Amino acid sequence: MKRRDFCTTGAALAAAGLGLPTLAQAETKWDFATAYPAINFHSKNNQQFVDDVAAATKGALKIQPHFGASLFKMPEIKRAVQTGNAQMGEFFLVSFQNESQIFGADGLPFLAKDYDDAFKLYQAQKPFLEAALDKANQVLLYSVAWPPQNIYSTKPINSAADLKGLKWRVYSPTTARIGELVGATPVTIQEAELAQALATGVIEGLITSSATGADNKLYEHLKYFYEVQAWIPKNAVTVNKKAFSALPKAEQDAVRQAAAAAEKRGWESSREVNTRSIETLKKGGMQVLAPSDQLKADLVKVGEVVTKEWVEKAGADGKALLDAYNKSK
Ligand code: PCA
Repeated sequence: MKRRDFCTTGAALAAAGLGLPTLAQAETKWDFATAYPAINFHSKNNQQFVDDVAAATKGALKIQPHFGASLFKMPEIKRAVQTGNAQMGEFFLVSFQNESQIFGADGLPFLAKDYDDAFKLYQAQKPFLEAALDKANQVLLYSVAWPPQNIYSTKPINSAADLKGLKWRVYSPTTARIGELVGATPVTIQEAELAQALATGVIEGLITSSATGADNKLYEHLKYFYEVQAWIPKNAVTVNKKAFSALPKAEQDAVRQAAAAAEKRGWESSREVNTRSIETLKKGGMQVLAPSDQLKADLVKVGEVVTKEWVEKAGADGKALLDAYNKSK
């Protein structure tokens, strides 16, 4: 990985070398590490953000997005932004719950039942999120929800007992714990490796969004989809603190403005993409089903266990977050 912090243009460098006044505006280049394919709605939203920043700064701030985990794998991205190996990054918050329980709040089962709830939960989580990210040397620019998380499987799942022994793909401490509680076999697989893991039989079931199912054509290997709407987790897009504060004030403002627009646009497209992706799954031959009462009841029970464990670990901050969320509902 080549580190490319605050490059100036060739013209500016040449002028400086000749002792001439630097007439050319300094140009800053950032790398933006992301983990999801370019066709994914988060990626398209990020591309629009990048274009907006380029337009607003008249090309003075050039952000190069790297989609599909081409620069860093998802679990490495937060650290890459922290150390400045990438100036910007997008990562899946709940995957980092072991670093701070705050990152796992939007992965708690049945806490947010729809997008409106999820947005309220985000508002309650935000001050804690910003503080945790600040400690990790980064600034939160925007955060966008994935569609609700639903169960996919090779075989019918009518109760938690049907998950027993299933090779269960996990992406966070909570999904691993759920797998453990139902007696499944948790296997950590990144989104970028999902299709391969299914093709080789490494996994037989998972919980993820309609969007990820459509992006990865999960219907080619999995036939059952249960709309349990277990939680609505988010990606975060962050920037290295030093890189951000090195920008002239006008460029910082341009980044902030484009970020606010990206957040709004992203939440809207998440809803649309959910509807569209469910259609894609159906067309691909997936059985899109409502969960049985038994499955729902079993998942609620498992959810209570993992939520209780989260509350114990999350301490005063976790309690304050949940209080703020419950008050806002
Ligand atoms: N897709 C990503 C994160 C959540 C989602 O819906 C994944 O499965 O890894």
